Amino acid sequence: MARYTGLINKYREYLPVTDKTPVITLNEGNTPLIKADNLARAIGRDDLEIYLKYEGSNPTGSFKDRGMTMAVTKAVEEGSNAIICASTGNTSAAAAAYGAKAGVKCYVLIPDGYIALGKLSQAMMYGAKVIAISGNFDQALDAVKEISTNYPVTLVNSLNPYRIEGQKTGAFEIIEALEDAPDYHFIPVGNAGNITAYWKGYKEWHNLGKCSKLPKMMGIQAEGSAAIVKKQVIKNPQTIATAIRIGNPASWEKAEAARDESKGTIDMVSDEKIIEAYNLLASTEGILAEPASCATVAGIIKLKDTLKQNAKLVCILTGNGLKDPDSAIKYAKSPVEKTTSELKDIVKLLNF
Ligand code: AN7
Repeated sequence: MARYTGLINKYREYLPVTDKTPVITLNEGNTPLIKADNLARAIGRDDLEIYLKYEGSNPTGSFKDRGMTMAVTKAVEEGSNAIICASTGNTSAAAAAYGAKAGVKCYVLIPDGYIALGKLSQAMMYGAKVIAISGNFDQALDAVKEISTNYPVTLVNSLNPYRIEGQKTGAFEIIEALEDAPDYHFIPVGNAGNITAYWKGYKEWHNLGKCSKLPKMMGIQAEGSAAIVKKQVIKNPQTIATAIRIGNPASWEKAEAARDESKGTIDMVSDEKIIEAYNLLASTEGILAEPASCATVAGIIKLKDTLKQNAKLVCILTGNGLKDPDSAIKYAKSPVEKTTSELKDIVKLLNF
């Protein structure tokens, strides 16, 4: 088998590239689809086949790498030498990394104080110019849209159609791994680019006869930022899942279309339920995903009684839990216990 060299090379016949396109890759994609029988049992539905698509194993630790390899590749192909994005964190990390690889300038706007430590460290280390604004993601996105219209810099938020093209390859990998589409596709919804991309990917391969059915798209928002569920822009979105702290999703209508065409749903979960799911996933499956990703697990728990018997579910774990060590330490059910260095004191705590 040929060496894996990233998703553009793997899926080039389904992507807007030619043999001349200068591919900017960090060998993203090809992420594991992990069967989660312990989780199914823990939620009292061991008839379900739950598969976790662990996007945290991408090079910068989130699904954003799928879109960013395409967006930066096309930006370079089109002669751009600078990229810009607004971000709740993961997009900025991916843009900065692919920008570094491509040798183009990268500018990122982030909401000051609401971005996980790991993501900020990444953007800084990859050498992006990081600007923290005293506003939220939605305001940062408005600013970069305006800036990219008026200055010679390419917007790499998911409004950039190449982002969606790259991200749709996640659906291809799932269809290949399961040899069909699943019955349900659970996915967190923030700016709604990813649900749009997966739905596009599933539909494209369904049209090519590569799967026999289409999944119901099950989007999950955080309650304090659930614009689509509440059918209104949230002026001051709040949630501990800072990645999806977004009050006016850019791909709002496309997410609704994915929901309606697939006869799925977009629902919401509270921060409390996200934290429970975050702990449950890590402690039953050995998978640490960031809080926004765990909204999907909370969504499965919330909707479990509505899911068909023996159904196959795929749940997209969009980001690596290591990105947000502050949340892990703050919300872990297993706290650190301290004692002296005396053997008897240590053994006392071990509780055999
Ligand atoms: C871990 O990085 O919007 O619905 O600026 O980081 O496609 O926006 C991140 C979003 C889910 C939501 N899970 O995806 C950003 C940003 C994680 C994320 C989402 C994000 P979309």
